[in-house]
Amino acid sequence: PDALIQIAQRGHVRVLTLNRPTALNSFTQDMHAELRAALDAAAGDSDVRAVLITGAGRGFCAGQDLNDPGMAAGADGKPDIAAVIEKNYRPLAMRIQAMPVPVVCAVNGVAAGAGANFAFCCDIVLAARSASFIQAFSRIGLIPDCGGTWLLPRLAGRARALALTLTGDKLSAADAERFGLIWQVVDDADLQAQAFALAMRLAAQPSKALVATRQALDASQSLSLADALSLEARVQGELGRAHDFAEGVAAFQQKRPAVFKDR
Ligand code: T3D
Repeated sequence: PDALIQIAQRGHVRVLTLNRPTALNSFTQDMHAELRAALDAAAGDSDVRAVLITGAGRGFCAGQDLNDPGMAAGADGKPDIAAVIEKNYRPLAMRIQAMPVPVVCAVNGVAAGAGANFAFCCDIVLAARSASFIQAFSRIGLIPDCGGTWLLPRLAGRARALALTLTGDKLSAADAERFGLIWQVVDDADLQAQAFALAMRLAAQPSKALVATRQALDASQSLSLADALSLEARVQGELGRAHDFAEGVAAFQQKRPAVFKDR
């Protein structure tokens, strides 16, 4: 059978393509397992300095596959969605937040339910102009998951987060950009090239500092200014002793491109 996650290495970029196009790349148990394995492998490979995630076909990801027989039933025979979340969606969101390299997402088509929030978990999200985002959960009697309750108000603010999730309305890529949910909308024909070029640029940058930046920004959400300043001092102190800082400063002084290697 075809891989549910296509894996390619281009330069220092690991490209992961969700590959169940006939079901709009919705998540089955098996696709979750392959995606976790692919992210773990990328995290553990020093040749990987950025990850690019995209989808095959006309959709990006339609969230949980609502026909997946792997969807667990509890002892009473009713769906045990808590188990699905603990087994699949929590590890996915946590894995992306803990990736040792930047994660770029190229949203090539519709991103619905957990598929949308999975995209929002990534560090920099580009979307094709024809792509769209749907918080489909309320349509089927659920709340946002895959980190949506945490991400949406932080990215877009409470008013927009609530309106999007309560209505389940489709949001265009342009509106997603306007709301601050994603970084940039690009023309459909340019999406893959632009996303890859961005991933290549990030791959040439000091991975350790980029990842520490993500971690510090996320941590700041629950810190006072004083504590955020302490965190900045501590992390900056660590980075200041690392190879990449010495290299970055030397390259600046010698007016040459830096060659970063910490990860
Ligand atoms: O265990 C748990 O449930 C917990 C986890 C919850 C997390 C969640 O993600 S809950 C939200 C689940 N997702 C949805 O509710 C979205 C369902 N899909 C849609 O509403 C629509 O497909 C879209 C709006 C995303 C796209 O619409 P459209 O008209 O462009 O495409 P389509 O015709 O609806 O879909 C194309 C095919 O993909 C179709 O199959 P077919 O008829 O050609 O054989 C459709 O059934 C299939 N598909 C789309 N989404 C899913 C799906 N199959 C299974 N599960 C899906 N989520």
